[in-house]
Amino acid sequence: MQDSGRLDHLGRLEDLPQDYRDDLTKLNLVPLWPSLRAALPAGIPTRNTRPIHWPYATLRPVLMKAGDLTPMEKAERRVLVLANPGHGLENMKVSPAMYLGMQLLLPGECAPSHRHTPNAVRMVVEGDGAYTIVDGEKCPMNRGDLILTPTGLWHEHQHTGDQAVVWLDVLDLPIIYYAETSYGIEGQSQEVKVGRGDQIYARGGMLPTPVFARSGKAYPMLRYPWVAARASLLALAEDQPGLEAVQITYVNPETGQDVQNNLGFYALMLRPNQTLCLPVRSPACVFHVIEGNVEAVIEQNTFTLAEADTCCAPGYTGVTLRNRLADQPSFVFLADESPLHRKLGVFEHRG
Ligand code: GTQ
Repeated sequence: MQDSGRLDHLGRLEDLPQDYRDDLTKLNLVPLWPSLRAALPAGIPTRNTRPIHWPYATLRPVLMKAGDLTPMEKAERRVLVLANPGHGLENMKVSPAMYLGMQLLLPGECAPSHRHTPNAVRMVVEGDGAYTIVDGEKCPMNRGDLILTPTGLWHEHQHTGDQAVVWLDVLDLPIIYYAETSYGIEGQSQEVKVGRGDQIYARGGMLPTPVFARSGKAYPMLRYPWVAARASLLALAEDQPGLEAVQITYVNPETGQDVQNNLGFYALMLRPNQTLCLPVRSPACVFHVIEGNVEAVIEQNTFTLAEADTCCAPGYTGVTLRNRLADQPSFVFLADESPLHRKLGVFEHRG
């Protein structure tokens, strides 16, 4: 964190006698003043998160190659991590709190049951016939579906279809790991129980209210089908022709709060030819195109995002999205660190 090269009235580390510096080091002590400006940068945080674009056309072939090279027994989770070089590839972060991975499951394969402290979601990218069993609930995986595997819940992935299935994993692993709270437990394959949250919470505004007992589940809805999210966006756009940001937030239907503790998830529709300027906010953000073709301008970068492409933006940065299609809407899945920033009391919206 040291930044002793600044032109400042603050003393530098080199200004101190070497024997004094050596004494401090032996005592596990560090002078604050040479590092004060680095710890508290003026007006805006230092961000290591770089805007990066992962085109699916380049990612897919190397993911399929992983399918040839590494059998499931050797992988447990066959994932290529979308790592931001600004954080060091080996740290497997796309941003300070977000991890992204593209996971491949081939026909007949299964990824064994486990549970862990980090929260995960899956955004299904391609293929049919796979499902994830989460806490005993069987969740079919179709393109665009969002499936939760919240902290502590058992989950395993199975595939009975005949083509490769690919999905994007979004985890809060970096922040859970940083807090020295990341661990996992391996388990036995789960028994599928009756009950599907995506069925009983299928209509917004109408809550199942059994008279004698509430479900009491912290995560009552685990699967958010794309057909429902897409229909909500189209209905919103049609109902409110003047609305600029046609966006939904994935929420817990019992509480109305974000679906998970640290990361927020959203789906956005861009009308034909629409340009949308997203305001400057503190959290980093990930964009994944579910349908359509979108130009994203992030700092000095202009990314052309085709279907299934993914990119990221650092926090405190405005992002401009433009639908490149003149005759059809484009649909984008977003993940960000807003819930975490709100809990930390540092959420900011500038302008
Ligand atoms: O599918 O359970 O990308 O445990 C990273 C860790 C996926 C998973 C990841 C995991 C999983």
